[in-house]
Amino acid sequence: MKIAILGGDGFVGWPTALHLSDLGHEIHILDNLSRRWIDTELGVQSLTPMDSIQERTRIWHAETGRRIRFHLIDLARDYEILKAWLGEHRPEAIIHFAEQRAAPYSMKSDRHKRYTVNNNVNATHNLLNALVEVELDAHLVHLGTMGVYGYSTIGAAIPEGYLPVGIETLGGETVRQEILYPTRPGSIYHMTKSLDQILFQFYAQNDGLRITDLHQGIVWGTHTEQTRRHVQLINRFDYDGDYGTVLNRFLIQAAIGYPLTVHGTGGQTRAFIHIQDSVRCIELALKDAPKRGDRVRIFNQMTETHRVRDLAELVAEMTGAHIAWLPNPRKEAAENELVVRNDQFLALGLDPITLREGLLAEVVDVARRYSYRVDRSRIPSVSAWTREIANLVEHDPEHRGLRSA
Ligand code: USQ
Repeated sequence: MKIAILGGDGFVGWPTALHLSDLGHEIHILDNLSRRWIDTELGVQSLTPMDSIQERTRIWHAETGRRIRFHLIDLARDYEILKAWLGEHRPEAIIHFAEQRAAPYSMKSDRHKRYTVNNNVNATHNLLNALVEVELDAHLVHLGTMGVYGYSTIGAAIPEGYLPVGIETLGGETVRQEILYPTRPGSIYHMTKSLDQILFQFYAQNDGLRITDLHQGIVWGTHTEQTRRHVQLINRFDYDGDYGTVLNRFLIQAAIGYPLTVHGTGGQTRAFIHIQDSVRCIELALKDAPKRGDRVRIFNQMTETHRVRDLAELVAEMTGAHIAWLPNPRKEAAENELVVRNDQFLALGLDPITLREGLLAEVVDVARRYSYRVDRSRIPSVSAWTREIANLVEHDPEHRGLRSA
């Protein structure tokens, strides 16, 4: 299959490109390299040394004989170029990762909020619009987030995208419907993914676009089968307070002897998935495309749920690390339960990789190998959700101590 991977230079995009290329698909990466620019803006770098995208694809070709083509296109801005590219190349499937994906980055300032909304919403809308204009019936697979649902449950499992409801008519009968699960984003970033859902609903209904939306949990791990093959195929690995995600951060912190940065009580429960399963899920979703006229297909792309403090305690036990209980820079429930359905991927044959010591230890090993690249001052999360929270965090002695550590 000819597949366009939008955002194929990123943390999940790159291993997906390799995984699908390895399966024999013709892969085209479209990317504006914005993630690399954000590293420059923030003054941080991936823990792992990453080569240019051109160099990465050259190494992949040398290793496997397979070509991955790279096209420098900004989806949010270069609408005409995107449209011309789609019209000329006519991929059969498109995987859309091309969005700013960090919640803390999206909450840093008014500029970052505007950037995240402009970039993410325009990228998605430009893509949908262009597909209609060039009459391309490609299967669009989008990387969404579990965060569109919010995380609190009322003792019921979060279904896969749709909620069955009964509405009482004026005549007193009950009409049954399935509606998009009510969205409750907890950051500007998560809000853009909620807006994406509405765009998808409209274009599927109005233009018959075939769309799959993957509501992914927090990805952990760094290697996949393909990124292990050569040191220059290595994936990016974020540890900083904006882009590093919780479990990977704890593992890196443990590796360099830094306290594990638990926000609040650590009672937040979240959904997780290993990066190897993430790329496998995309492969499975590609094989199960909706038909023209179908509603958007939604999968919950996660394999297990964990409480943040349990993860910290697990990592502390494994490595002897110390836990720092910090004021939470985010506005989120201090404690929540989370039960999520993921029956569809299990039915398609996903055999989940769950948290286990060997894989956790592998991340610690990678982190130790590259620990000389860590700037410890970039580890604390300083993006606060509101001005009041910023004040609290700023004046907290433990947080101050870490920032100057
Ligand atoms: N947290 C800590 N300490 C840290 C970092 C995070 O306690 O050092 C806490 C946060 O306060 C939050 C939880 O861990 O309660 C998760 O934070 P995160 O940064 O790991 O994940 P999040 O901001 O939710 O975003 C990540 C990805 C995003 C993806 C999302 C899936 O960056 O692209 O969509 O996970 S989900 O969380 O299921 O919405």
